[in-house]
Amino acid sequence: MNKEDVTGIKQLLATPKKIVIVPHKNPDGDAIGSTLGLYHYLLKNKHNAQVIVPNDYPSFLKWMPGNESILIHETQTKACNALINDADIIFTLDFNAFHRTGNMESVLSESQALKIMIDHHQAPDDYAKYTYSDVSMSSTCEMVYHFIDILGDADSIDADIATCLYVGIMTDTGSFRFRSTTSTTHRIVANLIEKGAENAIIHNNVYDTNSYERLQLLGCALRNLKVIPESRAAYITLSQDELNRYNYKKGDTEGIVNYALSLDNIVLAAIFIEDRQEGIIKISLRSKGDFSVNEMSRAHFNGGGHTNAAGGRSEISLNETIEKFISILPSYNQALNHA
Ligand SMILES: [Mn+2]
Repeated sequence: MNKEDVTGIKQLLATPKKIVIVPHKNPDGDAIGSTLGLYHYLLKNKHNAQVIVPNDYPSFLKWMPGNESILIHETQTKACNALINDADIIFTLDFNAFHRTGNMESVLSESQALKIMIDHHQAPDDYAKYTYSDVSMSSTCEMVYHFIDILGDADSIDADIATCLYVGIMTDTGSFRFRSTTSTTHRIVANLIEKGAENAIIHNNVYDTNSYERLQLLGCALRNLKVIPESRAAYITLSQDELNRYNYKKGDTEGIVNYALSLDNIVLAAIFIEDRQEGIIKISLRSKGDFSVNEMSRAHFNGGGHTNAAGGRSEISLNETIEKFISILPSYNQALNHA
């Protein structure tokens, strides 16, 4: 954000406004943490704020302060649309294009509210009056911290804000281990702990919530793991039948792809998950070094994201999707062997 943007936003937020805050569909820790963190900050500044998420999210994210106030567009469509149509300002967090909100796309693009984007994904659309976009950031939560700081309000960060922002930095950095984790990230995290974020409890709330069935599903995924050594690639599959067998719940497949990436000498990992209800294969891609799964997903799997983490989808069968993945790998062999 340039100086004029900061001045403009300060003026805008100087008087109470009706504000809606929206993250992407299938919200993750960074999406829920950043929207709730900003929500608490705006409430403190006397705004009328409301977080609206496109659809439901995993229960390991449902303990954060302010969670009970969140509205879900998929099940409370009328009330959500009314709030969006009545809003002065809409903050869009942790995504770069309206279609990333699924069925909220039309109501958001038709809304007359002033939009402010805070996001760390590549190639943002230009729908917002104020765009705070930085792909070098570990997480949108880290950006919300900077946003509050730039507005001169870092002192107003309390335990609720700190707790929410800590969650998204922790989850988007794989607990502070991905390349996007900088010394600044650690300084911010240190500040958040000083403000009252209870790091050990937060980690426990998010990660130590496995059910027996979830671990059985993980076992199944690991048995399905395949390695393609000449491409330094590994992939995991989960069919709908396998998900059903282990009583799959939202969030159960979170992070499984990282097991494939943890293999020695592997720089590209993928997980293919069948979703028979939506008629698609959901794809998560991870990489190490300079190999861009964002570009791979944009070129072949109708998705995108970051250099080292991207999502995608395919509308052919699970087997056909895997065949496609295997068939495109040779064209990346050179890049993969130099990543
Ligand atoms: Mn994020």
